[in-house]
Amino acid sequence: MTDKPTVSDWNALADKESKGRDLSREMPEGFALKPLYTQADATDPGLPGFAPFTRGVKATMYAGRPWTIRQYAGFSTAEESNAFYRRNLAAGQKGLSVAFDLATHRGYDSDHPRVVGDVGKAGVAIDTVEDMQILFDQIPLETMSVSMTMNGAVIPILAFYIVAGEEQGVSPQQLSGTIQNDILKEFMVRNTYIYPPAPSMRIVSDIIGYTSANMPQFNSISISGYHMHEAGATAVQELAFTIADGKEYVKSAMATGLDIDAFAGRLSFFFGIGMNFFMEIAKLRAARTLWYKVMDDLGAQSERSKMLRTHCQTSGVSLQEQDPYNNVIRTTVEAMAATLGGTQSLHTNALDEAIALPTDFSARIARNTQLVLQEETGITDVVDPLGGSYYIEALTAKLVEEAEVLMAEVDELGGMTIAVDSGMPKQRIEEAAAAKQTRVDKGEDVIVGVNKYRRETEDHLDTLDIDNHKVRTGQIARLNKNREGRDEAACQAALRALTEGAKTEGNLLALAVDAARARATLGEISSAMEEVFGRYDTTPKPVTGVYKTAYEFDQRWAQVLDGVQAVERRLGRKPKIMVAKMGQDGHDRGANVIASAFSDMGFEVVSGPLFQTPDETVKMALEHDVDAIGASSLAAGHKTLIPELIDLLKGAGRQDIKVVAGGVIPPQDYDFLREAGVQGIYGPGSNVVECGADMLRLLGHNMPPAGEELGGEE
Ligand code: MLC
Ligand code: 5AD
Repeated sequence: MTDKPTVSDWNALADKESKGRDLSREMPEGFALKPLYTQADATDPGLPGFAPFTRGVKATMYAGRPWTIRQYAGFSTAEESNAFYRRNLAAGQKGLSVAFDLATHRGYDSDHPRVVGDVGKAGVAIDTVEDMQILFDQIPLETMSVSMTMNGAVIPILAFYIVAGEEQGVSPQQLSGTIQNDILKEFMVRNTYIYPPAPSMRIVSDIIGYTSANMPQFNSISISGYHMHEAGATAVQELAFTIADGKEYVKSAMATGLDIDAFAGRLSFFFGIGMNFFMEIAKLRAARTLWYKVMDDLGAQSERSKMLRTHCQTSGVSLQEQDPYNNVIRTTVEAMAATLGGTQSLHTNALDEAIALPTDFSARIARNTQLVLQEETGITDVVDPLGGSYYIEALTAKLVEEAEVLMAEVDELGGMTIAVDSGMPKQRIEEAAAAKQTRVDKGEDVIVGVNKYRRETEDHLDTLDIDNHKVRTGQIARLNKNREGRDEAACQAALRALTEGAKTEGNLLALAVDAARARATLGEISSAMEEVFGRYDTTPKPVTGVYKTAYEFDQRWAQVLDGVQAVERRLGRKPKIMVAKMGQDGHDRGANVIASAFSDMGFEVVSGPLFQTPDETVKMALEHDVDAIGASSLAAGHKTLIPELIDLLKGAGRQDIKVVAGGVIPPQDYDFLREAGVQGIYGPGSNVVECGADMLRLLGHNMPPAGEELGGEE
């Protein structure tokens, strides 16, 4: 009998097979993967349902109860969204999750002049308690768990929900669900804040205080890594910054005098799940392990306080406009990672993600992805089926270790509030995003149908379009009716009490519930606090240098640099572009990537602040005398805002300023935008260097075509 082979025997054999090639892989997370993991790499993770909960928070996990199929949705009016929810529930969805439009997120009523392009577009418009009642018409709030993704206007929205419940005959004690209420990550990546950080943190604590006293079944916060993931964070960054955010919320609630175990059992989490299958599974296991340690250190006694319960959503940025049916496959793989990682609740993205909001058709496929996993695959039969895999256990431990290093850095800065204020997490995430974009542009990270195996023509896909003028007109009528029907004096008194509370110490949610009962609108409740807190605004500061380094020896890059210099010689100054974000759309990853790449190419880049009106964009463009404006739109405002921008430029006699558009823009809108005067449109999957080359052409430079296409043709 021969001896059992050892790892060094394997090394020798592998070396021979690979002819000495190094098969280890560097990860964006900052460590390398070996091609083989063995027992020597893995530690015993313990048992599910027991500390540190690496294998899951419940002993029986899906064998006892499957994860909640909770599809995030909302569009247009409360009536239409309600009908959509009811169709989805009838077809197998289990929990609700409301997407609000950006006007609502940012605390504006639908009749506010700043939100003309946003009403009803990226989510449902909610201005009043009546809207909230319509949203949940015939949906029993005493049994249905409802998640509401709201962070900016979190006080009026939760107040409306509580009052809508009351008027349905359901007490706050009976309401189950989750409010996102995670403001720190808004300042970092998602950008739907209203007030500055300090009063925003008070709001978070007031909600934790109110819900822990009055709403025992309601999760007071959904501490979200998802948006960091979408902004380009690595798994280590997503873990470290999310857990550190959680720690910050706990400390700030404890500072108001709350007992940790009185509220910690209702803190919940939310992670994004991308395409690196095993990394994402390990990420969820690492998250639970890390949270256990943090909460144990903070002195939590109850085991429930130390359990990380989480929702997951498959990744939006991993989905593509090109060959969009591939997205079904991507979402399936990601959904498998989320469930093998032990998520409590899951949203699967629709295949038209990179183009528009889901249609009934694409929403059905997305939901069915989960139904098939739950009911046909056997994934739910066994608890943590990957537990004990050498690779998974080693990767989980490695992620814990690396995230702890980054969390220690945050601690040294003084915690997450200070870290966010310093810009450190945002900067790190943007660096990771730019590095990722570079790998994709260079074809090092393959995306099938985009930078490899690209089709010459794309098939037409029917997508959802929303007539936001119609939605807005309807909302304005309802707002007027609401204002006419209420006891004005009582309403104003309730709003004044809220303003007083903002100045002093009252619980803001309790005060807003009174205002909501008196039929104050979302905009009025927000303004009552804004009087005291002010409105926060900020201008993006994109990173520089990442592209320069990554493309150092790239020929095409060198051609673009030459082109920029040629234009510079001709103009006697650098060519100037403005990257503009108009409307309430705060998705700025793409805008930051463009700003960062263009400035590395040698353009002078002016980054407009978030939330501009077209008028403000034009004023800024004229002040800086730019040659072109790139409008980045990811929340469907493009058909309203970009034509307005071009009209205003014409009105100012500056039709010479070129306008291009980028972001999530359905192909069927391309002609409309071109007719309006847009000279270049760049959807997801656009190569940043080629965007630069195109810009040079627009500025009159004779730019040679790209020498060699990345990847192959069909
Ligand atoms: C679960 N339960 C079990 C069990 N498994 N009981 C016995 N045996 C088992 N095996 C119990 C739980 O303890 C719980 O009761 C109840 O069943 C419900 O299970 P859950 O696991 O808590 O699921 P759920 O209610 O769905 O809650 C999941 C959650 C919650 C805790 C993660 O916070 C949530 O639903 N989050 C969703 C967030 C979301 O949808 N966000 C969308 C963001 S979109 P009990 O009594 O213990 O509670 C976004 C995009 C954007 O942000 O940017 O716009
Ligand atoms: N309906 C459905 N899904 C939405 N998302 C955002 N808004 C909506 C909506 N109104 C999803 C998309 C997006 C992520 C942030 O949430 O998948 O990428």
